[in-house]
Amino acid sequence: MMDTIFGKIARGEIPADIVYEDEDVVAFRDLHPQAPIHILVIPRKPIRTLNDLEAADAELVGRLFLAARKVAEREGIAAAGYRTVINCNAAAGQTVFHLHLHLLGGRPLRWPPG
Ligand code: DGP
Repeated sequence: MMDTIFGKIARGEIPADIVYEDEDVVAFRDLHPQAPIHILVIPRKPIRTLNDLEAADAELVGRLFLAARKVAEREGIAAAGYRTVINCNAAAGQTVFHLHLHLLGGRPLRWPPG
């Protein structure tokens, strides 16, 4: 697959404000935050979109959410509440084609988002 900016961040080739990382997952602050806390959680493995997930990725997806939970706790938004979003393809607004989970919080979040 084509490399993306997030692949470069995961490999440490370009800088990002990394708040969590382990063997499988990296989390860093979004460059254009939509909320006081806006963090992107990505697998190191370059998966283009949610449509490209395979059964073998099931554990990896679980690890993404466990990392999001850990980061939410660290950022102090776990109790108040936060949102996780994965945009899939253009109609949903996906612009970077390396699977990523948005973790948003730090203010009341409108629902539905529109
Ligand atoms: P999406 O629209 O779901 O594909 O979200 C992509 C997000 O990535 C968007 O909120 C802005 C953010 N973003 C784009 N380029 C960079 C970058 O180079 N660094 C960081 N930290 N975030 C980026």
